Amino acid sequence: MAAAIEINFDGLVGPTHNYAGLSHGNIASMSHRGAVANPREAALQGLAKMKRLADLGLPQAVLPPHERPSIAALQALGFRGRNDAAILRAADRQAPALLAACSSASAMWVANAATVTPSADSADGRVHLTPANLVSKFHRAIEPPQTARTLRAIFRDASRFVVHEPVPGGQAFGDEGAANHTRFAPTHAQRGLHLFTYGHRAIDAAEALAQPRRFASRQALEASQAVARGHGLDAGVVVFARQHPTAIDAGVFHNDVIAVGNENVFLCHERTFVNPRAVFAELRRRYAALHRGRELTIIVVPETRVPLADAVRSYLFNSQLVTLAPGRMALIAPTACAEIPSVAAFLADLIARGRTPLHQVHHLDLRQSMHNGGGPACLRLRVVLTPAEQAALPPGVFLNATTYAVLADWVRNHYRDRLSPADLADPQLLLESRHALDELTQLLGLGSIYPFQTAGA
Ligand code: SUG
Repeated sequence: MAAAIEINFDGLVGPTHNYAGLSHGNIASMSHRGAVANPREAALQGLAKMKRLADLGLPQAVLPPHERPSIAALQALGFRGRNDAAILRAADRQAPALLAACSSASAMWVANAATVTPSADSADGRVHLTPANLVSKFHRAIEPPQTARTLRAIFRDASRFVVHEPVPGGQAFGDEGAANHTRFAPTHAQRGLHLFTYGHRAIDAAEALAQPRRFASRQALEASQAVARGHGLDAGVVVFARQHPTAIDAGVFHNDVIAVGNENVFLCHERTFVNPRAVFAELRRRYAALHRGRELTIIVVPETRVPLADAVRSYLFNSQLVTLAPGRMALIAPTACAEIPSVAAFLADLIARGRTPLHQVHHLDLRQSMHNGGGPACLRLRVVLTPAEQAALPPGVFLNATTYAVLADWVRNHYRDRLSPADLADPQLLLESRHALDELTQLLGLGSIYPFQTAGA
């Protein structure tokens, strides 16, 4: 029987993509506040990335955007009106910042949608998905209910998939999903070693932790532990490691801004963890124990080669590290990695030396998403599936040359090429978005997944 493979599910950028500066601690989002966005270009750039990976022979699928502006969230915040347009007007008049938060297209960064455990690793032999609670930012905290509905519509066969409830517990129990999780294995099909990174402890603060001074940590150790427990991961295959507060203060709001792993390779900056030596030793030891002495290749990028500020500006570590053939990997990097001298030189050197499985770098223009702090890796959720599990998904979610062309046309038909935060109160934008999403659920074969589709049903 064919082996399990990794499928990248990319988030389709939604029609309300804009720059409202909602993410304190995310330097790109903070510095582009108020800029005019181009949702059409953003969505086409995202689709072009998916197409590029598919053309490299990598299986690719899509996750749909969320309904925005979220009228349900505005109503929950107390805004009232005779109809949806009146609710938008009320929010715009009384609290435009809340309207912006309820309009964000942030669900596109699906590395934050959920944490995923393949069936090879879970106690019950099913694939486990836990939607991230995203409680640290209001505009993201409203995502989990739709994420759960979407995942349940796609991973609908309960004999093969479990879509859990998000981790409960409020602010202290922040969980940001796969952005703080890395799985290692000689091949995707084999049993994995799981690295969960966190910035703070929610309850057990006995060990005094030096906290970041400038920006808050988003991920709690207890939330990561709850996900690992709920997914039935054996304690021997899980490592919890603490993010360096200096990194968080430098703009590393998710660990995938400073580290990326794939199969037997881990590429990270030297300032990733509080106690890097202990973390690397633990990862090597457990990996060898799990895979009969096999070695994990850890590439640590020193501050002297790539300063932390350049790592954050370039999003080097938010590249996707993908396997093209056994032992041959490519880095799918943002174009900024070719433009920032320290990063360009580091990558050229790494490839030229040829001592690691990393053989190629592909630079992609994802500027629209990058200006909100979302690089190539933020835009995708990795899901390892066996052939039988793949066959249980709605076929419309997979991307090939035909579906790419259909989705690109869909974007061209429905998306605006200019959007500023001031446009979010336009009732026409809500109607356009709903119309687009209604058509999209038909294209993807998902049935009705949005509140506007099921209201009154
Ligand atoms: O949560 N940006 C997102 C970026 C998420 C990136 N994801 C990963 N690193 N995996 C965030 O900070 C900005 C939205 C705005 O400002 O309009 C935003 O939400």
